[in-house]
Amino acid sequence: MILNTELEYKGNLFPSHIISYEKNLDTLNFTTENGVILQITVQRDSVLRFRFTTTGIFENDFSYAITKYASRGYNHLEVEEEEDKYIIITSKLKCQVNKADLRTAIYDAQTNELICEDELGFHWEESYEFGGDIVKMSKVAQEGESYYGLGDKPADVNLKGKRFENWVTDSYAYGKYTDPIYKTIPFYTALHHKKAYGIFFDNTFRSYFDFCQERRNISSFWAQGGEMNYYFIYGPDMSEVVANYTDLTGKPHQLPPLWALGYHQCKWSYYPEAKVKEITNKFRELKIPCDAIYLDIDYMEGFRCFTWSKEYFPDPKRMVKELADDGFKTIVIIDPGIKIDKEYSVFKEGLDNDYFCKRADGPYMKGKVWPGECYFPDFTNPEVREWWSNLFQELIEEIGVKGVWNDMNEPAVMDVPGKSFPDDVRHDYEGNPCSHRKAHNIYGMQMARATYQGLKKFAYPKRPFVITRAAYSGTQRYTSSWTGDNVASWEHLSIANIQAQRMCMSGFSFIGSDIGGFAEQPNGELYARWIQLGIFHPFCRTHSSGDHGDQEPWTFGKNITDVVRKFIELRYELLPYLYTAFWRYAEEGIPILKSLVLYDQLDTHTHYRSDEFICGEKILACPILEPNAKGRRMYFPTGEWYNYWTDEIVEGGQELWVDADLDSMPIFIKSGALIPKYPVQQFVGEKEIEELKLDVYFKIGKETSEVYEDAHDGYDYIKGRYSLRNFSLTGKTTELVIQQHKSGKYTTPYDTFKLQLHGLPFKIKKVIIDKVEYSFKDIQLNGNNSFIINKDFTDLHIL
Ligand code: MIG
Repeated sequence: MILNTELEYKGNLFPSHIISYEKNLDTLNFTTENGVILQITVQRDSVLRFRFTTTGIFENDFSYAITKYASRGYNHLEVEEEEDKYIIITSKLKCQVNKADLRTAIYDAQTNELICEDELGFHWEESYEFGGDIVKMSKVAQEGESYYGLGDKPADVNLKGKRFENWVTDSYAYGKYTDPIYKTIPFYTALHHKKAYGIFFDNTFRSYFDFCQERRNISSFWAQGGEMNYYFIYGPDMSEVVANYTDLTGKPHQLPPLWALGYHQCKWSYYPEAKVKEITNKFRELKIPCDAIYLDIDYMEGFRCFTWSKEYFPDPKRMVKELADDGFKTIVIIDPGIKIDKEYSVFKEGLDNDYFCKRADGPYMKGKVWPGECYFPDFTNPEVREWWSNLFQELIEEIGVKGVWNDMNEPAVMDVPGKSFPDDVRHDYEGNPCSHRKAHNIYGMQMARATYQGLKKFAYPKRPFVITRAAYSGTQRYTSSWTGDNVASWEHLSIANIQAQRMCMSGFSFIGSDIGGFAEQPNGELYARWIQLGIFHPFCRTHSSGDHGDQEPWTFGKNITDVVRKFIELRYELLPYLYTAFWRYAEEGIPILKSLVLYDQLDTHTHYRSDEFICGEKILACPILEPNAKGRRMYFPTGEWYNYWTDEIVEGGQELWVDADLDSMPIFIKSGALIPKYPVQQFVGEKEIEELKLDVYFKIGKETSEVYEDAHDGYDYIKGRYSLRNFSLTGKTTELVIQQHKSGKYTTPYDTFKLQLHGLPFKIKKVIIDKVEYSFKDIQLNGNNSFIINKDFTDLHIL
């Protein structure tokens, strides 16, 4: 689009020189002689919003992405005028606006280092076909600059040298570099000279990003309509950039119920009821933990949403209850296409109330999906969302379904060019009527939002659980997501790893892949390796299309079943750790998975690493991505790491071989960490937690850890009924000190911790708990490395 040829430049128009400037509190308007206005809003000291109009008038300011809870306010704002430029100064940034051409450059306010600078800057092309502009921006790539983010792109973690398109697309069996696929998250983080900034281009039209592909020293982004409207987010830490982006576009509105972090089993499709029971019984029989079972489209009557097949599921309420009694939460799929059928109440209501999308000249948007010819609710209309949310009453309140799975919401349409709606379809867009060109990328998001509203209402006082395939920035407020129709191949295992990391870096942490691959069938080895990766993903579900054979943990023989069980058990042990990571994400916008670059951006070795990642704050994991492997080489970020299986200590800052036969995988714990563990349960809540295990990894020096708990469901935690334990560990050659600070009003069901000490370099002689001295006979010391201690201690010395 932005091409470096004379010919292509012809259509481009540019702002001319500034003729007026006005400031209104946090908003500055710069108007050029040819009628362009640049509006800069200071959201925060480190977040600036840039909007441009070429007509002298801004459109109604509305965004589906930005949350009303976004933080606003700054410590400092002053504007200086020089002969050739204006300079906007906050406590973090200096933004220069050239008087001659409206180009901007942003500097670190403290160090004056250049962070981000326009090349051509804002320019545009008029769109004769649709009216309005094709809006464009180009920036100078700084020396050594790298780029990360952009949602679900199945490319390497570092995006440098690549160009991408954003147009939410149903992408069955996509491959490495297929673009675009299911999600549009037009946000990236850039890193150069140890400093990171982010750009969020909040434009829902089809958009593009070019990271030094077209020209090696230029990054650019553009969209086929709408406004040049982007947020500049300064770090300098990458995790700050991501946290600030997540603050803008929203954190999950509540924590998931803990069971949603358990293991989920899915297939297209488990039916009839007897088959579902056979699967769930087998989990219990083989003692493989599992919390959720999914019903794909075949549970419905002729694929009509909100109906049940009388033949396959004659008594859903009874079945769902029986499953629940056995610890299984039932999750059902709901697609957007509503079957054209005058006898079908959902269709009738939609028609009577005028809730379906229409074409430009008035006819309904008719398209073929699973039920045959369908109409599609306009989820961009708040009244339609309200109606949709109420359709869930029976499913949730009456029948007892615990979660809803939104699929095909790109929206996908069969057998048509573009696999979706044509451009002319009309949408309400919250009272800003527009065509599908503008609404396409947010359609699935608004469907998931409407579904979420329903679940929230009818699952109350329990927490809702929703999963969506399509998404735009901000969708993380309402729902979890999966990476769509992947393939059972080793390459796809690596793609799943990268996509999960990338989604986390794009503000959307509640993500996982179809474990084992959706299309085709994995062999046992691939399935086992995928489970090993999957247990570290925030969302952990096996799913497959089913037309190539079975894909349950026991499908591949006893050896594989044992490996799969071992790792799912590990996930259940780690539930308090994962829940704490989720809480940090929901609270502070800190991604649950951290690519190594996000973990340590100062170490340039991390900038192109894709395989290794940090889960939560303390666990370094690296999947085995090849067949027949006995281990692999991996990079250890700086610091000291304990091999999870052997307690052997590895010094970071180097690449090393790690043994990992099929029943193992490279897992390392940061030294100084306290890792909380629950006992293995077959499902969340099976057992009352009678003791919290704390694995303590000795370190010379200091380290802090935290453990967040609450009732694991419900909303009491919002009223303060949670338990947050902050631990600080200080290790010396002959002493280990652990201090605990506890906050929150929730009383955990257990009274004691079982401390398991790893790597303690001395023999324990005595223990001092809150100033009282115990010889090791007094405490229940087990060998040299494990003992029980009251959960309320504040100060522990081990000597
Ligand atoms: O056209 O509902 O990505 O997870 O099993 C296929 C059937 C529709 C696509 C989803 C997949 C789901 C399948 N769906």
